[in-house]
Amino acid sequence: MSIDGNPVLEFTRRSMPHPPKLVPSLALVIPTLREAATLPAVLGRAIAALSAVAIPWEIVVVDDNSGDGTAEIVSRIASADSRVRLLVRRSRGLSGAILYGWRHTSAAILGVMDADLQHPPELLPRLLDQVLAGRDIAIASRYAEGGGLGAWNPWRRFISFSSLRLTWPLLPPSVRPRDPLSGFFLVRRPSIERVAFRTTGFKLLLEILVRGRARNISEVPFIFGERASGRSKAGAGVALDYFHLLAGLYARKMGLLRATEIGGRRTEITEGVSV
Ligand SMILES: Nc1nc2c(ncn2[C@@H]2O[C@H](COP(=O)(O)OP(=O)(O)OP(=O)(O)O)[C@@H](O)[C@H]2O)c(=O)[nH]1
Ligand SMILES: [Mg+2]
Repeated sequence: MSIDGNPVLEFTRRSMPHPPKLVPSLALVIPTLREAATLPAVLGRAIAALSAVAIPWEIVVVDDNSGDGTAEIVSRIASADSRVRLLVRRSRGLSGAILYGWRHTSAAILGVMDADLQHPPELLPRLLDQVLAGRDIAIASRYAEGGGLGAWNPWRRFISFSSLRLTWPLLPPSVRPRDPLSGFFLVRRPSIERVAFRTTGFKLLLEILVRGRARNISEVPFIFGERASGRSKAGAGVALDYFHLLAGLYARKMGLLRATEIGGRRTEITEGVSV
């Protein structure tokens, strides 16, 4: 496989006895649910930021059938720039959309960034530098020194910090970043390959940190932006799902579940999706 004429590293291609030396590539997933208003700016800024990086890359927009013109906008941009791709699903769920995009690329470095401009695309080269320097995961971090929560009110800050605090017992200090709930990060494919992750919910990074194989992590600070347009998808359902995820991860830690079970329900073994 190639991106933009350049070969990409395929870790799953084990049948090749002597694979040629290939350069790694990056696939950045941008999940969208009714984000037509900000998408042109997000894609423009992401393309500009990535144009400076030294490895092949692609942007994969995974849209859950928004029906607000998102697909048309991306198709138009993709027809002029082969580094941009659109995938449309008929299901819902942020983590599932990210995993779906990662499953549809053979890139060695996988990433995710929101579509509402709360994640500055200009941070991408710095995140990529961390992975190219040998980190398994590079996290755009609101809680690292120099980062911040922007204009969040005290209540949202309290909820965010309390949610974060609940993750500490799940993570050994060596893989305990300051912001394990960030939605903006890059990960090396081998750190997550063949681990089945939940497809619902918003906190895929936490599950990757707890259940994946990453051993060294770095954080790049950033200030969480204001939603530029459109409406938040993070409602009460997202909070409930977070507690469901935490319950499953704690139960697994305490040996109450088989290692392959997550979320406290055996059926989730088949619902989980791996890369
Ligand atoms: N494909 C897909 N994308 C989703 C889904 N839910 C949310 N998203 C996208 O995931 C990103 C994060 O969602 P947001 O609503 O911005 O969540 P948030 O940033 O925690 O909340 P706000 O601060 O209120 O914006 C955005 O790009 C959404 O469009 C989903 O079910 N499917
Ligand atoms: Mg947002």
